[in-house]
Amino acid sequence: MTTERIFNHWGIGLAQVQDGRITSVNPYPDDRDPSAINSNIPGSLHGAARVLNPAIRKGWLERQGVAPNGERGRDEFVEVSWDVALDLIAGELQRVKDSHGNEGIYAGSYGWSSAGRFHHAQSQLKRFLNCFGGAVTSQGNYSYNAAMGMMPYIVGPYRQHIKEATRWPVIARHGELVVMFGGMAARNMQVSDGGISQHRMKDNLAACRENGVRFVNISPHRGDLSGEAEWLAPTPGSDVAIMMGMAHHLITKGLHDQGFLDRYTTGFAQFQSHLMGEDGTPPKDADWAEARSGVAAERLRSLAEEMARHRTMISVAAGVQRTDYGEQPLWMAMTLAAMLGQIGLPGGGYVVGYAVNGNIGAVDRPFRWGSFPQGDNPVKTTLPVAMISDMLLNPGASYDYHGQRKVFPDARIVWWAGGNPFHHHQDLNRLRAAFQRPDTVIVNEINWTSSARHADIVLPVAATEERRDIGGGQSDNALIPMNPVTRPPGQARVEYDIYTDLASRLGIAEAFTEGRGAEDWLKLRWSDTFAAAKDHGIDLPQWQEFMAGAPVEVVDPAPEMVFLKDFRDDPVANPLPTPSGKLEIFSETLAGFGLADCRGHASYFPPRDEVAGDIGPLYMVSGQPKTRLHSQLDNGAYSMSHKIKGREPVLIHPRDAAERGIADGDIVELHNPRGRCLAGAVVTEDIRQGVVFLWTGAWFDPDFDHPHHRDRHGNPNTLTHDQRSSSLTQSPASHSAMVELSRFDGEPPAVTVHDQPKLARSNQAHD
Ligand SMILES: Nc1nc2c(c(=O)[nH]1)N[C@H]1C(S)=C(S)[C@@H](COP(=O)(O)OP(=O)(O)OC[C@H]3O[C@@H](n4cnc5c(=O)[nH]c(N)nc54)[C@H](O)[C@@H]3O)O[C@H]1N2
Ligand SMILES: Nc1nc2c(c(=O)[nH]1)N[C@H]1C(S)=C(S)[C@@H](COP(=O)(O)OP(=O)(O)OC[C@H]3O[C@@H](n4cnc5c(=O)[nH]c(N)nc54)[C@H](O)[C@@H]3O)O[C@H]1N2
Ligand SMILES: [Mo]
Repeated sequence: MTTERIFNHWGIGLAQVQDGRITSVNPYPDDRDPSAINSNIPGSLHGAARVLNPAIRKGWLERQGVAPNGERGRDEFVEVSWDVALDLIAGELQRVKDSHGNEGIYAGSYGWSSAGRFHHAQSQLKRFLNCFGGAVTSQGNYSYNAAMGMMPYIVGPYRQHIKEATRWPVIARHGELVVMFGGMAARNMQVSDGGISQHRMKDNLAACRENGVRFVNISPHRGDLSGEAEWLAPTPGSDVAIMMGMAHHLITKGLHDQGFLDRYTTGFAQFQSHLMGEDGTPPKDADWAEARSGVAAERLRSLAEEMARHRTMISVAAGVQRTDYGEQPLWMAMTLAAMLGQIGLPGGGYVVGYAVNGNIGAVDRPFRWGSFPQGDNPVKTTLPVAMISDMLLNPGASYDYHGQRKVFPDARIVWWAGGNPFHHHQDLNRLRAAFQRPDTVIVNEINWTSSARHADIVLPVAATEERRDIGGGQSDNALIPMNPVTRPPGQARVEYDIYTDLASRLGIAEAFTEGRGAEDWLKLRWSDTFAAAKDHGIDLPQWQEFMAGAPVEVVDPAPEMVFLKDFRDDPVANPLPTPSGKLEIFSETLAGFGLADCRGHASYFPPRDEVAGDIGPLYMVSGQPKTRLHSQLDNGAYSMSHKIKGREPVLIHPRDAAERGIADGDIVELHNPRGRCLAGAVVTEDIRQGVVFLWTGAWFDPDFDHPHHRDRHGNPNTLTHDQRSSSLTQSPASHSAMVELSRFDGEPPAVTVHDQPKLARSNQAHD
């Protein structure tokens, strides 16, 4: 038995390794608040769902590369050798390139993949395809796409905002009140993209409370903020109404900061006329807000006064913008914060996206770590990431995007590496229909996820613990040597080697490898990182020493960061990168687009399912799971320990449960016109009445014997709609869905997706 350090998106762990297998993962002693997600690893890495051999869908093999025969997601697979699989892929890539051009290849391939600077699945795939003439890629993400699209019009680039978020120790020292829309879930701060070396947020929040900072959690789920806090529980999608109700009260009481509005913003007058109902719409007072949100008008008025009288930080969770019209709460939060006049002061103003990872407002990296160069993509067509089904179902059709008309490409090949669309995308039944359209779907996977099952060609790949890499989170201040602790099972391989072999078949090996093996690339990336560190006055160890040593912590560049401080200090010398150089409470640009779903100032639009009237009556939110990262490690022990009879838990209020004869621990069926799934009921007062909460990420497990192909496992995206936040940013809106729920009696069908699919061995003697 040996103890080996491992590193993942959720942190460092100490793996116990025996006979080449990880038997357990213990907390890393230097991490103040280590994540239990690591304890999933033994069961998942060595679990029954590993993809062990290259596999080809039977119906596709019989037709080879033309329109699919059989049904993707339902067919059985034939296991083949690497030579057979790679010959088939090379032939298919060449055929599509010759007949459709590289625009016929979609490699948007959204997803989190794994930690590690070199073996990053999307970078590997993109470099390979760029050497082959390129492919259509995706734009944006599922996390905070509405913010990335919206903020440049009204404040400035959103990714920059994340780096510039006011630091929590600053709030602890200067803040008095933190008002959080969507809370700041401790469960979400376990994770950071590319890895987190130290979990600091528990200490940061404790320091705030010790200093008397007060928290208000405005969220349908009490658990979105741990520790002492006031909980106001609105219906989902009503945040703009709540903020407007408070803004109206500030004006009525003369508590808004006109001096700040005059100096730092543009267009307040137009907004004010809308707010007060002087433009022919109703006045947006606190009573109007109560009718839309269910939060008592009296409390909205008193809270607005407290916010005006205390140093107040307004925080908007990313989940709040992953909704119908999700751009609007962002605009309204900025507007409300501008009215309070505290933007740019320590502990005041607003921040969007605290808790999107465990490092925001906690730490940052001083420079970019070295990464695997992707090269240039000759194909310029991109797809807004959440339009995958729209594109596959409507090639050649047009759509709106940032005030322009764009056209969907005709994707004949879809290639996914490092993401799980059959967990992450909305309306999975529609996605299933969309995935029947291309000629060929290729998925590189560790496990037989539902996405792998919807492919034609599945390539088995190595996981983080099975390869050598340099660890460095996107916003973390440590570099972590990542040595393999076990070997890939079956025929699984690292992706770099797969693409190298494929590149040889296509005559692009030299371009792809530049004559280097994986180890050569790692050394090269370390020398880039080493040199960049030197430029910042930081001495890193040499390569061998680094890989043999402990994590290396480097300096945090901005521990005293206050969001928009420079702009506040001198708005003339430091204008914002908006057309006016100021905060745009009214935007001429956006008004000029003439969109019905995003106007010239922040506006309230009720959620679409609420307006439809015949969907529901329960709101469903589907936040990130505590026990895993999205769908990753769903079959591990920690994730499984929270399931109910093998189903994903759904939180339901006692009165909603009683009305439906549901008891804690019952199996329930969630349904709406879009789909159905089973789940396990958790009856709790921590959820607002009228709302249910189903965790995201249970592997989709459609039951083809059921007339509605009901998901046996509990993936919320069987129920979400596939409409975008708005035609401005075309962002996902997964938190805006309504459902009905009923008790499921009898023996529920077994969940099958954690096992192998139906596999046959090739009898075609290819191998
Ligand atoms: N209803 C609902 N849906 C949501 C959300 C929500 O709030 N509600 N949240 C959305 C958000 S914010 C996000 S970011 C997405 C997340 O969606 P994804 O990022 O797609 O989710 P993951 O489960 O992280 O999927 C990563 C997949 O990559 C595989 N993988 C890991 N490492 C490697 C590797 O090295 N190579 C290869 N080839 N594969 C690898 C894993 O096995 C896993 O299947 O989900 C979105 N979907
Ligand atoms: N353990 C773990 N941590 C993670 C992840 C994971 O999968 N597992 N995923 C990571 C990723 S990719 C991301 S993007 C971040 C996501 O970070 P967030 O976006 O902050 O997380 P969510 O869980 O989607 O949403 C937060 C909360 O918003 C509330 N909410 C939903 N709709 C509304 C609404 O209309 N109004 C209000 N006021 N509240 C609402 C829900 O109750 C939900 O719990 O988390 C990251 N952290
Ligand atoms: Mo995300």
